[in-house]
This record gives sequence, C-alpha cells and structure tokens, in this order.
Amino acid sequence: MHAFLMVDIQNDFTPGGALAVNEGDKIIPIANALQEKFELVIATQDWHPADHGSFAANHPGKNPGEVIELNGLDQILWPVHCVQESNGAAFHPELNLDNIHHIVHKGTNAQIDSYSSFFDNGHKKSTGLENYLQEKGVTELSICGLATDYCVKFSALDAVNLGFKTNVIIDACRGVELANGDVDKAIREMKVKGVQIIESSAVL
Ligand code: VGL
Ligand code: ZN
Repeated sequence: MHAFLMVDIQNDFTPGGALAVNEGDKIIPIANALQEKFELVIATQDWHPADHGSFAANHPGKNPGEVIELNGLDQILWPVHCVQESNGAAFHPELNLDNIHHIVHKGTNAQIDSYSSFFDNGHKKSTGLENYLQEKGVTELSICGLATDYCVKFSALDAVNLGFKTNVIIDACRGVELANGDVDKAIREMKVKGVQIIESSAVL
C-alpha cells in the first residue's frame, strides 16, 4: 500500500497566517489533485496548546527566530501559531478534506516541539502514525506540505528511518527558509538519507 501524507496545510502556514510560508497556498491545487492517485490519504495538523514552549511569546524578552534550550533540546522560537481549535490551526479552506482517511495531531505537548509527523523532537513519544501505517499495510509514503525545511523534512527522515520507501513531492512543498538556502539544504539532506525527491508530474 502506498499512502499520501499531507503535512500541515493549515491557515497559519499560508499567506496571511501567523507563520506564513511564502507561496504556501500554491501547493494546495497540487495536493488536491494528488489525493485522487492514492488509496490512503493522511493529513497532519500542527496542534499546539496556547502555553507551548516553542512560542516566543511564552518566554518573556525573547523574539521569534531566537534559539533557546527547552527541556534539554535546542528550540527555535516561533510566533504563536496553530493553537488547538483556532482558525490558524484549521486546514486551509481550499484543501479538499473529503479524501482524508486519518488525521495526525502533533506538537500537543507544551514541553516539547514536534516537527516530524511520527515523533516529537526528542524522539520520545510517537504520534501513532507509524502504527496506523503498519496496520494499513503501508510500505511506501509520498509526502507533500509545509514546511519543506521543517515538518516535511523531519517527517521524511523519520519515514525512511522506519523503513518506508519515502518520496517527497517537491513542487507540492514550500519552505520557511529562515536562512537563505535552508530548503536546498533540506533537499540535499533528505536525498543523502535515501528519500526520493520527485515532481507531481511523475504521479499525476
Ligand atoms: C512547522 C515550525 C513550527 C512546520 C511547525 O509545519 O514546518 N514549522 N511548527
Ligand atoms: Zn509548530
């Protein structure tokens, strides 16, 4: 079974959102078309409690972009984003939700961030996605979404590590690019670790 994973296509990561990714909305028509090509479609939502430790606003004197230590891990501080049940955390209104079989919420623990769809950043707790995929007999995963240099990258690296044949559909992804070149760096890192970087035209 070959599954399609759509990472964090949420209002806050698209233009006008709290942590807007440049052209984040451009991937949505591609993601919608791709859904039709897979038997199993999964979507993730970044889903933070309001007191989440990744929010600069929860660390007096700190600003987004600064790095702190959060429970022993380096943590980039972000603007308040994807707060549970908020409009910013909702899927983008143009994303087709009718084909989604399963939704994964991540970043729900205030003490630790979770870029990957599989594990928190300390690799301590699972989101349950690995078990779900195993139960469904999934052996191959194609990934799209936001953002290339964070949640897409870490999801793809975990997927390949867990033994899934892993593809990232790169024209259906956009990056934060905090520093210039972060997306290219992420692509190189994924390739080195065995992730296939493909174009949607290869699937559609
Ligand atoms: C993400 C930063 C913070 C992502 C989530 O979805 O890539 N990036 N939270
Ligand atoms: Zn987040």
